[in-house]
Amino acid sequence: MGARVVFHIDFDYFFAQCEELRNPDLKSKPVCVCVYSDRGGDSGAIATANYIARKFGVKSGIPISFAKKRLEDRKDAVFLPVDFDYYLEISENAMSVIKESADIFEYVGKDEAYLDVSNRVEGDFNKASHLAQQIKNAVRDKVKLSCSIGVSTNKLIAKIASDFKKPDGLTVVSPEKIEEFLGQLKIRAIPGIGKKTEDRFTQMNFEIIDDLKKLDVFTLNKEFGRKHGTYIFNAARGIDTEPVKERDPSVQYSKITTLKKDSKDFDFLAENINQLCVELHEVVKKNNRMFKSIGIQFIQSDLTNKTKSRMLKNPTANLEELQKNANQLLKEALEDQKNTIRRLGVKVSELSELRGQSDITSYF
Ligand code: TTP
Ligand code: CA
Repeated sequence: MGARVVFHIDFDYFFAQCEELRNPDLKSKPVCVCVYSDRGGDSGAIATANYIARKFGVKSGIPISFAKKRLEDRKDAVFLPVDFDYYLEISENAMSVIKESADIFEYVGKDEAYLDVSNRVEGDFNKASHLAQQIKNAVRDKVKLSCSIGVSTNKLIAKIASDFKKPDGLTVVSPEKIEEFLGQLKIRAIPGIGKKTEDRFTQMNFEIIDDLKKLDVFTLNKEFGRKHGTYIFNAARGIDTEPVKERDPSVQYSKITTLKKDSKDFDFLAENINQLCVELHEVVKKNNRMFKSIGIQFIQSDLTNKTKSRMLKNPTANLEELQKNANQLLKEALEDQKNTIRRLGVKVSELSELRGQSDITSYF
């Protein structure tokens, strides 16, 4: 097998950039995209922020009230509610441009994809670098969106590389540069290494990826368990054999039921939701999938439709997580519910393949 050439493409500050796109005046201001909770006021969290807002310490996941405090001195700061449908439309446009340049296209999420381009660049990293630049130009020309691309011999290094220089970055790590590139990076740069693992390494006085090479695989396995330990051992050496797999983002699975009686009672509906989750989970499992988006659907007694969905931080195949989120969505959807509900549905989308132990994404 010849050298592989893999791209990881990640759209910059995605939701906030979409907002700038439809309102270019925002570009000079701090922009925060917010997921408001139903408790009203400023309760809720930041989904993402543009780079001006990030300079003030605003980042994904912090409470909206913190972000407002941090941006106190910027009277021009803008706080906008999320508009998933609009972001999806932009994403689909950009993905269709990107897809044209791939031998194999793997959609990961709204703002992320892997491309295998080994054949079309004939394993040549110079050609790969040009192709990546062409993709960036095409996405900018046709969709007005900026993205960052990482180019290397596998998904792991391509992903680390796309994150290396942001926004609007292009980082090419050719085979002979892998060791040098990885070695100097903070251990945290390895996808799947979270705060807990990082803290353990800090205690051992390990800071950069090169430090990890002092540990053999047995020690790592003992410390972190066989799966995670082996993953870290390989990742430190830039080893990842996971292929880029063709993936269609539009597929989703759903289950729907007609209720024994029309109702808007939480307990009654939750019982039904939990059962639907069990059935849906069976389908997901059978198809060897993980999902990243969960939604519920009401068909109300007047036959109108109501849906609510949320995006998880990481893909999962877990039933409890499915039920927990579906219940949460149910609770939120019932807050201002006037009609009773006749049919009830649960769906999962943003599907990805549930993969083997070596896969980096299974840690997300
Ligand atoms: P990211 O790719 O993590 O972040 P980003 O695109 O906003 O910024 P950048 O890549 O330039 O660092 O996430 C992609 C989108 O997913 C993001 O625009 C908003 C959403 N998101 C959330 O809603 N909540 C979160 O906690 C995170 C991390 C992302
Ligand atoms: Ca992104």
